[in-house]
Amino acid sequence: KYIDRREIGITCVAFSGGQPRPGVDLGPEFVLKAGLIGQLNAMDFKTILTDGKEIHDYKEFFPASDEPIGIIKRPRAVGIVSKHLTDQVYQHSKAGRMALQIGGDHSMGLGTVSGIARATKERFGQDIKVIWVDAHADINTPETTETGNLHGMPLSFLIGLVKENIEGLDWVVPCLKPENIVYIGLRDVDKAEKQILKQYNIKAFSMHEIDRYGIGAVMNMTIEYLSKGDTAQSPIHLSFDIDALDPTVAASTGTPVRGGLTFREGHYICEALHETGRLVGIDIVELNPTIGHSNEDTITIGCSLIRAALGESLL
Ligand code: NNH
Ligand code: MN
Ligand code: MN
Ligand code: MN
Repeated sequence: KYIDRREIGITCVAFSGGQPRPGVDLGPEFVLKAGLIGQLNAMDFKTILTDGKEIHDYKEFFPASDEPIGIIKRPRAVGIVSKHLTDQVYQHSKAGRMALQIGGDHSMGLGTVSGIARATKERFGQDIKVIWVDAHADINTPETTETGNLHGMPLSFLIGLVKENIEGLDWVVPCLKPENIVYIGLRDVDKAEKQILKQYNIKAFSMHEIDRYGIGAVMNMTIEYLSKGDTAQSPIHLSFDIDALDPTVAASTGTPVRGGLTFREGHYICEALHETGRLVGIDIVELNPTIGHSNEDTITIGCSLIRAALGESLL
């Protein structure tokens, strides 16, 4: 009921500034070259490229100099990318389209969640719920970050933990409630992040819980958790960091961590979310085709995760 038509608004974000390794900006180009648009059209979706453009790098908006603020690296570039992305995603979502974003590093979650949250609030009066599939929690604050990389921080901005104004990022309006987040796949969480997860009682299924209960039960618990109270059927956004998958499955990513999701577990998450009928947005991020062996596998898996979340039927 949230998506009116079989239309997908696609924004390809060629950006790597939220982390140090070059090449993640090439993710979208490789995904398009792998034939994603044709695959979606074959599933009877109409695909609409944001501003009619295949790739967005937003470079024309970058300031000439982007000195670190404290240890925060490239705050102005990250801020500008996500500010534009917010409006682009909002336009698609407001028009009743599925919003699909391909990255690019995960700092772009600042923009994707902001845009979707604004649209769902306006259209349905409801708060957005977010499934963050990741090896990492991405909830460091500018005070707790050990690396200064903004791809490890988007959720702290989105839930309103950042009180100080950071140049370039001062436009971010908290739009996500901690109780509306569910993590899946965590296994490399910084000490300060663990404290934040505890303090705000944020729901998380780490690899330990996936091993204990199995992915089927984890998804049942996830959907049950997101289905209580007066926002029982509210819209869901999926932000899928490809590093949630095991490095033996998807090697082409900047911060691989052993002990991750299998190919099927990753796809099952997407399929189970599709079945809810509540998905309004999908991010696939941190695809870095310049890293690792057989990058074709990682890119191909990115495409098939997207199709799974859009309901490609198995039978
Ligand atoms: N927690 C670390 C940091 O804040 C690593 C984040 N890296 C990621 N996140 N790839 O998904 O820098
Ligand atoms: Mn991430
Ligand atoms: Mn990650
Ligand atoms: Mn760490």
